Amino acid sequence: MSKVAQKTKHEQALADGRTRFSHVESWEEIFDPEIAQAEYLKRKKSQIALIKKMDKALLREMLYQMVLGRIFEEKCAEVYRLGKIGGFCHLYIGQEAVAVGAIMAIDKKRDYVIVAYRDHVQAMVAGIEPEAVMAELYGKATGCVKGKGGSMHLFSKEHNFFGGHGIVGGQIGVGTGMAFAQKYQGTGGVTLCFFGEAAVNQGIFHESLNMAQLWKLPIVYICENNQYGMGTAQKRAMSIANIARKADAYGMYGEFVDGMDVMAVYQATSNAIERARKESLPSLLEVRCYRYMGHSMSDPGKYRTIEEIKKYQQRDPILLFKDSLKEAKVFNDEDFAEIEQQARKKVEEAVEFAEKSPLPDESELLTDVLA
Ligand SMILES: Cc1ncc(C[n+]2csc(CCOP(=O)(O)OP(=O)(O)O)c2C)c(N)n1
Ligand SMILES: [Mg+2]
Repeated sequence: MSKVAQKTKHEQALADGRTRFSHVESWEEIFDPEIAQAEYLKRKKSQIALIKKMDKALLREMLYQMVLGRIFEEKCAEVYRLGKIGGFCHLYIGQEAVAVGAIMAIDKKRDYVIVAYRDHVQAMVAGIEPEAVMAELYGKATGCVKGKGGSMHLFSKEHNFFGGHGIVGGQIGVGTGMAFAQKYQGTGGVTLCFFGEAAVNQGIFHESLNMAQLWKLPIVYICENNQYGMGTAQKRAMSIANIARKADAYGMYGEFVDGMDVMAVYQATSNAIERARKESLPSLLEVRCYRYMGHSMSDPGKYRTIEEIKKYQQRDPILLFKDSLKEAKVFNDEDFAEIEQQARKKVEEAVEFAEKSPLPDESELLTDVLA
């Protein structure tokens, strides 16, 4: 066999022109939900075939986590308005398919997850109990960070969940270091590093991607492109629309993913994890999604219209997934009702736990605190 003709998997992927929408350059095309829906319908048949082959318990857990995340966040908004949660609170409603699709693809024993401040759902999918997350939001001693981290700084060493970071892009450098440690120590683990599209304009994104490709680190960079950085639309802040393509600048594998489709996120992340684990190569996934709520609870949302939000809600990730599960005859309406009831009960238990939990003791004021 000729040595010259052999291409590694990575080289082949690069040669194939990896991004599904890599030809798209105009902002309108990229963010048009109708174009995304047409693309989704094209792959729906193969997706349903995949669903039929998948473990039913895993599919149930994926839907449960999405529904739990949605109901949990709706409850957060409610209790925040009642003054139960203090400080900043960034909700994830509309983006559930990203956290669930990606984090359900990891090996929880050895893989790491690191995220930004919109972190409640990611923390729960990683395994932190909803009770410990809600108690943390309430600032109670039983919270996953003993009530000292709050909404933006959820963390659990036990669950390999490394925060919860408030500095835009800060976790990209830390996550790259975590992947370096995994490689150095030979754990076979992979890091999933999440960040918003606004973080891509920070220097640390470019420095980290350069290093990760140079040192061949086992990391999956997941850019959750929800199209806004606070009140600034991506098109007002970034010269190139296609973030997945920025991977080209570092010779890295990059892919665009439909973030309203949990199966697409699951598949793309699974492939990227395999690339990281088997070939020790990083990837950049640009996962396009949409947040329905304001940037944080204090955002009046004057930079977009209700019509725009409604347009994206037609492709709601929970509705899309239920639709596919029904079509594949895996679950029916009764199953959906049961899953929703289970999630509602869990959220009520989380709130009750947080309400009844004590505040941290005064003696705790200076412990575990770094300034
Ligand atoms: C270094 C830095 N600059 C500015 C801010 C203020 N800030 C907080 S969130 C945010 C927007 C980030 O948007 P994006 O990365 O797209 O994440 P999203 O909120 O959409 O999830 C900004 C500018 C910050 N926290 N850190
Ligand atoms: Mg954003």
